[in-house]
Amino acid sequence: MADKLAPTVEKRLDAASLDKVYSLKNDAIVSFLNQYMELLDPDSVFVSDGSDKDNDFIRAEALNNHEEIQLPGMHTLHYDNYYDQGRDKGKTRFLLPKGVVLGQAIDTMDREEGLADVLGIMKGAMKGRRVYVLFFVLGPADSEFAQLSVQITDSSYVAHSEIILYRPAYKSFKKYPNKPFFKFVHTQGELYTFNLKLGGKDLAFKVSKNMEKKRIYIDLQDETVLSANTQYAGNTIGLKKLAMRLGIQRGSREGWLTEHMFVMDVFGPNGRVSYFTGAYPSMCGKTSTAMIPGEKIIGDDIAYVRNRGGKAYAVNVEKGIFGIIEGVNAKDDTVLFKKLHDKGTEIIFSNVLLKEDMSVYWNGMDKSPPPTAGINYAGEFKAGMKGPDGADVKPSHKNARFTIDISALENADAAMLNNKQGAPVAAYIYGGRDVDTSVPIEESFDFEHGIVFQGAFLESETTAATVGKAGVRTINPMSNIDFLSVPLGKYIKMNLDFGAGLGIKPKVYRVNYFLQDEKGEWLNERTDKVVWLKWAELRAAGEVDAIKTPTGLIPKYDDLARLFKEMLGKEYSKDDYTKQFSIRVEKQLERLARLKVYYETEDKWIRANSKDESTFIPAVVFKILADEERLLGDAKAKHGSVIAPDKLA
Ligand code: SPV
Ligand code: MN
Repeated sequence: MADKLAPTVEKRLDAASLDKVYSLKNDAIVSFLNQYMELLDPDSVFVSDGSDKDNDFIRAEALNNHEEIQLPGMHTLHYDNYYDQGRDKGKTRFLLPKGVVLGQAIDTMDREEGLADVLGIMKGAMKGRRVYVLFFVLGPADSEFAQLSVQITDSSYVAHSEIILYRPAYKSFKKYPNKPFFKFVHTQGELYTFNLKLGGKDLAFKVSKNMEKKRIYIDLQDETVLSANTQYAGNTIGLKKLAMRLGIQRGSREGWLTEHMFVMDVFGPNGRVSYFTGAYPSMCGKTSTAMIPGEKIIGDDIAYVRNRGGKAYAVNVEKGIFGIIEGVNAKDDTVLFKKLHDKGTEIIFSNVLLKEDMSVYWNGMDKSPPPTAGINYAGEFKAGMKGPDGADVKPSHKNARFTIDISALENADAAMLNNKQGAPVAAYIYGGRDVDTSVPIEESFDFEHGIVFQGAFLESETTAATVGKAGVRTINPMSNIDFLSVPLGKYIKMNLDFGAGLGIKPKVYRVNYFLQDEKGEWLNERTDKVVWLKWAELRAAGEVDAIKTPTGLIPKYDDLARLFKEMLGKEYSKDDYTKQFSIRVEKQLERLARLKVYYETEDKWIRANSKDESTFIPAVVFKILADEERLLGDAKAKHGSVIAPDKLA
């Protein structure tokens, strides 16, 4: 490792940046810079120590570079390329050395081949540009959860987003010069400029151009992620979904978990606080659950979970929210809606509509007719227009987002946000999206059943959060399948082993906010989910009974009726209860059949390609599959293919 920057690199740093690098006394950082600066060939290198001054510089750069547009107050707006509106799974690959396998559920490629490809694309990609070097810590600084990270990016929008979303760590790097760190290298590649007129004003914004050269490659061996020719945050912000993958691998060696989970406070009677974590695929209600009015939020997307003294503790890996904006409205999302209009709070909007008066609009923000003109991710927007691929263009993209610091929210749990101990976890929730199979909430029989049946068997419809077709049922274990860097069987086993090591185990729940009747009408209102949550809290505290069904434990009508009245002032009819909580045996059996094929295929593949038993699908997965088939089969023989909850009480 080098203790000096190569002269060809050193000349790109001004005195202040040089001082920031050398003050760290960290040879690994110097080597990392040497390796990538020569390759990327930027004109200048800006090293940030996370100070207000450096952050302000980056904010200004985002505007000067036309990656963001200034809106009134502290709001800005960013657009991604029309074809860069979500995580691009097709362009995302784990790079594996020969002989290493992750299974067929995970996209991989040969490491040498992948590196040659992406490094070829990155060669000279930053010519004529400035690059930003930033230091962050995932999880609270100085805690046992803390993972250090360095981001190199030529996108000032990515750098700006990270300032909002992640904890600064220049000081931590100084304190721990020998600690390993995750490395993220990103170039937005060649840019395309949209020049647009809006209300007599000239506006220009720049987006990544060469979509066919988009790459998101994860080198597990070097704990390095290389991303090119994209700006969309889920593909570029190393600390977000890219660091999740590195976290899962590191945790698999060290005995902790990286989960696609929110962390929140749920209040019980007399001010009792129970901490819940929840894993839902994107667009299945995860952020809105963590933001339920009256509860408190600690994190909305990613959690590290550790065993301390036989108890599970969770922290938010991040400090901000990169949240879906579609449908956020004054009635269902009171706190957030208000905040999104607060000009004194720093917010980056992305892929929403900009109106002539410089205000932003997103689909579903209110009941008034949507605007018919403005600019958006497709350029100049006119109602009824089609995009370059022939698809309907709505005012804002379905995956349009806002970026905000959680501490700006009045419902943030300020005391727990940076708590180094983490929040003691009372319950996990696994949330999926289906219209016809799962009940609104159900508790597992025990922890193991929860990990397998509620977690590993999670099936959900795909959404617009990833590039591709929405509405297809996919199996998404723990809603973490997109981010697994260890074989699926090993990941399930990690979760089971983690639970086995706990003296007090979290309760495990499964929720589904998206049930419909035969006519396609929603069976629940969005605000109903507070009732499911309150019921889960009471169960976790041992205060209410439940009804045992073949697939888990469901609420009793009286408890829900009381909670609906208390929380929402609503009369909850027995008829609604019966419709929502009937066990759809036939649908569940169909789901099990799909799961059986999925897990058998995976197990067969991994056994054929790996000698390592720890990568096989754990036997308990097949045992619970068989148990559930039997339980559901027996119930069907006795009660028919749809069973009203009263028949089981
Ligand atoms: C998700 O899609 O799960 C998100 C947004 O949280 S992204 O950053 O794109 O991953
Ligand atoms: Mn997510």
